[in-house]
Amino acid sequence: MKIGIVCYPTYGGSGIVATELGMEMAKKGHQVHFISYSLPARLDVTIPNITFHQVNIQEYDLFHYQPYSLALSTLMVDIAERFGLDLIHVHYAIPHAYAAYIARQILKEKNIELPIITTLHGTDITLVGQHPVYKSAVEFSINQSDVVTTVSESLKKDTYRVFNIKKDIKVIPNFIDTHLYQPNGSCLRTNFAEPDEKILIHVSNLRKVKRITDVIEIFNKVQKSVQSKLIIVGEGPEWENAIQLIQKYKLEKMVRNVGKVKNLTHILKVSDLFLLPSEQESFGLAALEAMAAGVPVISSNAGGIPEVNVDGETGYVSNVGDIESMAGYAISLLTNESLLAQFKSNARAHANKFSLENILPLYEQLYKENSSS
Ligand code: GMT
Repeated sequence: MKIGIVCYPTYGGSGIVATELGMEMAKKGHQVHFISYSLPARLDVTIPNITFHQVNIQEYDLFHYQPYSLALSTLMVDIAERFGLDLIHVHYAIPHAYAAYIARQILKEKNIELPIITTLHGTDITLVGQHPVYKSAVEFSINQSDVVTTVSESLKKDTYRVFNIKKDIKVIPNFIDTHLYQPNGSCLRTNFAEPDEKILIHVSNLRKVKRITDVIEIFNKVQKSVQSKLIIVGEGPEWENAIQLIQKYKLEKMVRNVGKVKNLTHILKVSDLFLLPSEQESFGLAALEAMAAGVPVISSNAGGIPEVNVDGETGYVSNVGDIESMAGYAISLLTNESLLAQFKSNARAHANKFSLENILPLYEQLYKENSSS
């Protein structure tokens, strides 16, 4: 098949899922055309069958805001015509589903069919999409998509609750290549902690919704009972607030922000506990990646997180903002070696349910059922 994939190029979860999906489809022999405003962070263009097309925006003084959706629709039309796309799969509704709808209408005029699959990822529904300035256009474009998927049952429920959706929504959970997370003997542990210290980790884009200050508050309580270090992976606007707390609690020598890293799997493999106290999370791909590396998760119960992190089995789940409870769970797990070992093994086993091998065929089947040829 000839598949178009539209996504954000950033480190955010939706771009990562879209990129991994497209690369796997390409490895299976499908022709995959990525469309984005810059090269997606994890896209390996050396894989055969992959082509990247950049949306070029023409700067024009009249426009205070350049019309990105228009340029995106135009490029979709161009790629669909030139390469004979069988379908287009857009990740994150805004503005991708809307731009795809316009592209499909333009192509209809030329007697070309372009089925649209829209995958909703989270904040396009729970945060941005329901804002009155976007809501009717987002609702319209979801209803106009030929197929709509969400990454969790929780996000499906939220979508029906927030919008007037007339279509069936299919849940296809996020996935990971579990092979990348297997222990491989290489040990970076000494780069991050002393042998008798535990390593806690948080990975995100450090936006408000991730509650980074909760991460620091939890760690501050944990380090009083457990010799430990905290690694923060990622960059984002909340880091400034986190620094203030780190200074207030004098944790400078115990907390390390490594920024955006290429070899996240290596760091996850040496970690003991993952913290994800998010306000909102449709799925929690970062938690799944940690679990695949055998790292239990202490999380909030927001959105789809409980579908990934099984309370009392792969980690613990507390109410959003309940720092006491999350710190208590972390301490009880980190101070009980046999329980910690059991949870590490449970985390790895549960992550296998979301393996490429299990989830990819669901997307491939969807593509076959909705291909124009
Ligand atoms: O905030 C993020 O984590 C980025 C955001 C995105 O759309 O890129 O992530 C969303 O999609 C991910 C992949 O499906 C999910 O794992 C995240 O839970 C979801 N984030 C939120 O719902 C806040």
